[in-house]
Amino acid sequence: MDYLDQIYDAILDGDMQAASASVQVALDNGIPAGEILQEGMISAMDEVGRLFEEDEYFVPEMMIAARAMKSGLEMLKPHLVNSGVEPLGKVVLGTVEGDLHDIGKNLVAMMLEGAGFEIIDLGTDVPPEKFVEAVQDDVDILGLSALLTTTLSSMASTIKAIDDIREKNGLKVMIGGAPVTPDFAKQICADGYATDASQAVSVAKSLIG
Ligand code: B1M
Repeated sequence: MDYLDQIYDAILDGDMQAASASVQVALDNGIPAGEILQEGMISAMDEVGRLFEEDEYFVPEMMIAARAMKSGLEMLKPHLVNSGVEPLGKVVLGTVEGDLHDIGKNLVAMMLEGAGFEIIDLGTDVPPEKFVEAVQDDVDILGLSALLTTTLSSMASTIKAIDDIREKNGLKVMIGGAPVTPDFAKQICADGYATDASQAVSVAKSLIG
């Protein structure tokens, strides 16, 4: 079995120890971090989602798979994040109200940090008022993540809640997450939309000019 298959299986089995150990083995054997992330880890989470839809996995299996994914990501983090880069700008990031998914948001935070952005991560299930409070001063971009179709409305209400601040401070808004589309981004007046964490970096850079 190759290194990426071992990572994939460890995440699918929700085996935290095996996930972090197999990521380390892959790194030691020269597999690029981006390849480990995309082909070993994100593809495993896609399969978890598929098994959930087919009623083969249930919430507990999704939870332990997510935990294994997170432990693998911890091993990968130093390879995705360069230290000592001058801050390019400040980003407040969070998963919108009602939504507990944070793996994608954490990945976006890691990649932005690696590209030199300072990150203030508000976590998950963040109500609009908390975002409003966090973007009062000196913030360049607000990043919103949502994984549920039912929480897209929280994204829209968060953007509405920061309307005044955007006008006053030139704050930009970037959104992302599986159910988000470019049309939806336009509809709720987001300044930028990214499909994945590496695109989030280029969108964030273009938003701050
Ligand atoms: Co949930 N879940 N979940 N879940 N879960 C999904 C999202 C689902 C698609 C599964 C399915 O049915 N196939 C489905 C949503 C259906 C829908 O709304 N259309 C679903 C459901 C239904 C639920 C519950 C309602 C289940 C229940 O209780 N009956 C429940 C809701 C809880 C809540 O939030 N209120 C629930 C719970 C959970 C767990 C807690 C068990 C767990 C989350 C653990 C955690 O995050 N800490 C979980 C998981 C793990 C998943 C799946 C399997 C994996 C998500 C993931 O981490 N993907 C997911 C199925 C799937 O996605 N295939 C599923 C990997 C991650 C790297 O990708 O998050 O898409 P992603 O992030 C990407 C991009 O989207 C983008 O970049 C990231 C990196 O490339 N991106 C941004 C994300 N945010 C961005 C922000 C940006 C830019 C880009 O700018 C700011």
